[in-house]
Order: sequence, then structure tokens, then C-alpha cells
Amino acid sequence: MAVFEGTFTQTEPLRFGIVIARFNDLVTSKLVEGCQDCLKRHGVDPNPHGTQVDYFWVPGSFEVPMMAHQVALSHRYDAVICLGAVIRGQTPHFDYVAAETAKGIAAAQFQTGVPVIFGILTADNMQQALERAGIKSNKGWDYAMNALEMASLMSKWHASVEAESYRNNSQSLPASLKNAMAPDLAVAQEE
Ligand code: INI
Repeated sequence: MAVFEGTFTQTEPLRFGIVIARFNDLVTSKLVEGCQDCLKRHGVDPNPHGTQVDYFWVPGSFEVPMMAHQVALSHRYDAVICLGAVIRGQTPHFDYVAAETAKGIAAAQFQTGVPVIFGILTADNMQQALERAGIKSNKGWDYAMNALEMASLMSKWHASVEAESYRNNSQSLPASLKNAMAPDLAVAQEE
């Protein structure tokens, strides 16, 4: 049997989509910076003109799940990071926005099979939100770590499933066909 877990190395082939709510952008722009810092320190180029990270800005947290679902569904990315800040007291519908955003992000993840990271800060006031977005710590960094780990874990999982399916399918093939499909593998097995 095996143990599957993500690592934070070999990040060159990984691609990330980051969906960000513009509402409370004083907070969300800091979360983006935390994410970028973490990705960069783990070998990912966060430049929007590069090949590894794309950014999607939406009006508010409520719109994040729909965009995240589309981004994940494209299968262009190994993980999607959702960033938003929902602050109690700014709106009587805090609970609706927070709950629907959480549900929608979970649904995007389940429906696509792509990791979709829940990086929506919920706070009682702006001060508390800012403390978690750079003043005391930056949760954006943590969300990027979660994305790196899940992207790595899922790529290992997919590789394992594909290898198993290849082994199962090739067992029923005649040797000549197996050799033609994967000569390197056939030679390795013969040795
Ligand atoms: N959106 C947020 O991201 N954070 C909030 O705190 C917030 N408040 O307080 O209302 C908020 N509202 C906007 C909402 O996300 C939608 O953009 C809007 O309802 C339009 O669908």
C-alpha cells in the first residue's frame, strides 16, 4: 500500500488560478501579496505575464464561487485559490454572503475534482481583517501553502491512477503490442 502526500518542491510545472474579490480590496490586495510571496519562495513565478499564475478579479466574495468553478473546470490549473474578505457589521447580510461563498467554493471543488482553496477571511471588523492580512500575519501565505500542497498531492494521485490503469490495460495486450506502445518499459521489464 502507499502513503500519498503533497510536497512543496518541484513546482515548475504547476499552474495556479487566483480568484479575488474586489470588495474590501484593502484586505484582499494584501492577501494577494501574501500568496505571491509564498509562491515565489517555493519556485513559482507569480508574474501575471508569466506562465504559472493567472488572476481573476470579481466584484465581491459572493461572485467568487462562480468564477472559481469556471477556472477549475477549464483544467488549465493544478489548484485555484479564492481570496475575499467578508466583514461583519459592514452588511446585515454578512451571514448569507459568508455561507453562500463557502458552500459555492466547496461545490466548485467537488464538481471539478480540482483543489479550490477557501481563502475567504471572515472578521468582526476591518481591524481584525487587516491583522490577518499583513499586520500580524498574512493568511494569503497560508492559502498559497494549501494550494501548493494540494496541487502536488493531486498530481501524484493522478499519476498513480494513470500508471495503474496503464498496467491493467497493458496486461491483456500481446507482448509485441506492449513493446510498440512503450519500448522503454518493455526493455526495463525484460532486464
Ligand atoms: N462582499 C465581500 O466580499 N465582503 C463583504 O464584507 C461584503 N459585504 O459586506 O456586503 C460583500 N458584499 C458584496 C457581495 O459579495 C456581492 O458582490 C454583492 O452582493 C453582489 O452580488
